[in-house]
Amino acid sequence: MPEIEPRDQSLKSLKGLHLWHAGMSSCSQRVRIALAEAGREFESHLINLERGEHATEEYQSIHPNGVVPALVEDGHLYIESVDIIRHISKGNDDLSKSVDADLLKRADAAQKDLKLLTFEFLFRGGPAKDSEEVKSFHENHKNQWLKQFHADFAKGFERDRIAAAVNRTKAEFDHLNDVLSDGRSFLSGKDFSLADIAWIPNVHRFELMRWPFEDTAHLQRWFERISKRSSYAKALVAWENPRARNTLKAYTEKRRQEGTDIRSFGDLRKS
Ligand SMILES: N[C@@H](CCC(=O)N[C@@H](CS)C(=O)NCC(=O)O)C(=O)O
Repeated sequence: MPEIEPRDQSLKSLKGLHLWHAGMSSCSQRVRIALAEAGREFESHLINLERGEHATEEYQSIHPNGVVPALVEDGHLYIESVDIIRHISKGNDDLSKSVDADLLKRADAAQKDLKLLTFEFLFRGGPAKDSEEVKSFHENHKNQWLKQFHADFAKGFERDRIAAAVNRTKAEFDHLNDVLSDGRSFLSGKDFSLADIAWIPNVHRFELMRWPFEDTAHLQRWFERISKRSSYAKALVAWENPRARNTLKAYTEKRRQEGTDIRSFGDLRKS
């Protein structure tokens, strides 16, 4: 369901492209990469997720689920990153020429596991949240699923839940590796496409957790190739906060040294 009726009717008078997004959110990265590949500039509306800006009434009247990203083009509101990149591709011959619906659907479905594993293996090492901000988030955000997720994170995820997310993620990366094993350069074949755009943020995110991409050599080489594109630098790297990135990497290293990193869960455990 890409286009929705905005609750905030003032969105209808916006001209051009407006993106509500967060610097290091994978769903935002996906959309920014599509925009960069399509050569489209946009007006940026940054939402600070750490500070809970997505719980404001103002933002929830833009995005009914209170998550990023949301895109407005000439008064039309689009949500859901995979739907948004499909929308962006419509005006671009290169991006619309091959659309692999299955790989896009898989990227969409992989989001919840990416989120759980990001919180467990990267964000758990971040600074403790301000208690007033946490309280305000729980009072004001209307997305019950998201609030439950944050409550579960604060309590600590069960090991089985983490292991199941690791196993599903591994199955997806193994699948991408199989797809690429016929020697194709890109996920949908010889041309760069939306499927590549959809999956770039996932591989980037799991690299931060030191996912063993050395076990999926085709996928590893694909990522090496793809991360040389100018859209990767412009739409992903340039929006990263280097300090935050270093904190995430240091936490990954700490978990590795403790033997509690992502490689110690589920099917990634070496017997
Ligand atoms: N299915 C949605 C997922 C959107 C989503 O979960 N966004 C994350 C960032 S990638 C978010 O806003 N998280 C807020 C939070 O965790 O509190 C999409 O693809 O756009």
